[in-house]
Amino acid sequence: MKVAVVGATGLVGTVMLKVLAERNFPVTELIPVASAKSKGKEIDFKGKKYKVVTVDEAIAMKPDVALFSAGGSTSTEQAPKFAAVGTTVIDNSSAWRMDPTKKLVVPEVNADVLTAEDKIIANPNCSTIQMVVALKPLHDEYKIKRVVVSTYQSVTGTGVKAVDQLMNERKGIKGEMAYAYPIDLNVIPQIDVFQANGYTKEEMKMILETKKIMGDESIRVTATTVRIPVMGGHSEALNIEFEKDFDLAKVRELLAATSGVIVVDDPSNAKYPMPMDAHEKDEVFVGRIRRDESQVNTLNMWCVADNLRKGAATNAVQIAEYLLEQKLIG
Ligand code: 11C
Repeated sequence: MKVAVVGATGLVGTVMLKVLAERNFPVTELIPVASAKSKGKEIDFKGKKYKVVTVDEAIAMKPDVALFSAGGSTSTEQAPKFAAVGTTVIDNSSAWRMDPTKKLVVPEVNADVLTAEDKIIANPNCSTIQMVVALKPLHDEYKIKRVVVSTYQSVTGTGVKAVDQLMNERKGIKGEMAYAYPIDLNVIPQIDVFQANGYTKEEMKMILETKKIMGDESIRVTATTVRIPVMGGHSEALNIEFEKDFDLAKVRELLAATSGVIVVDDPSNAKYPMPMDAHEKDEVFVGRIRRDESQVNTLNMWCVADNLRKGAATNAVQIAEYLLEQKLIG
């Protein structure tokens, strides 16, 4: 496979390269793509050096697959050009996610919607991905009526500038600010911009993307998304109301049997998922599984994942792996 990584020098792009190498994706030729200011820079991939090229140079090389993580406007402009030369684009931005002609895919949930005709495939938002992986087996068994989610999101979701802001604040260095407020020793109940309805764009992504990926517009979702001074991954408190009643032991069994999910739920030994444990892992970790005693058929649980891995790079590579396995590319 000739594989282009667009945005190869960014936070997610760097993890995409790592994940491609780790999972032994059959890359015969790597095409790292970045903005003109990185042109000529060398990227090390599996012990070999590759020169960073521009988007136009990459399109001329007609890659089989292009993993995009270079922001919405680059995706809007460049993804169709790759598609036009026969490349399958897997795009990590929000540009195509809600386009009804594009598939929005989390392999554990809805890989079966993909066909060889899908030339631009959208990778969902990180906080949505980890949530739907944990929700899917429970929805299949008990049918979800409503989800109330509150998130605790890592600064890595914002990018390098936010990581630098946190680290500078810790060292007492005055540097560039990614957020309008200090993030160290603080919590910011705003992720992305506010919409007319009072929700942030991140909250609306969780609401709308969940319905599309799960293929069920009847699932009601409400979200409060919050930035915290953490590096390892995003955490989410989920309150899930089902149509049918459930058995807690069965819920644990269903989650434990789900590909990509690891249950860490042993309160008597203070074992539960934390971002420091999920960091650099590809799975979604679930714990604090308990009945919501204030309402029938309702469950509380906690879920954590590395937002740069399962929330972005790993999910994109898993889509490429599925396409390859099913002979939908190459
Ligand atoms: C955050 N979820 O943590 C965002 C980052 O639509 O892919 C990813 C934004 C997106 O800030």
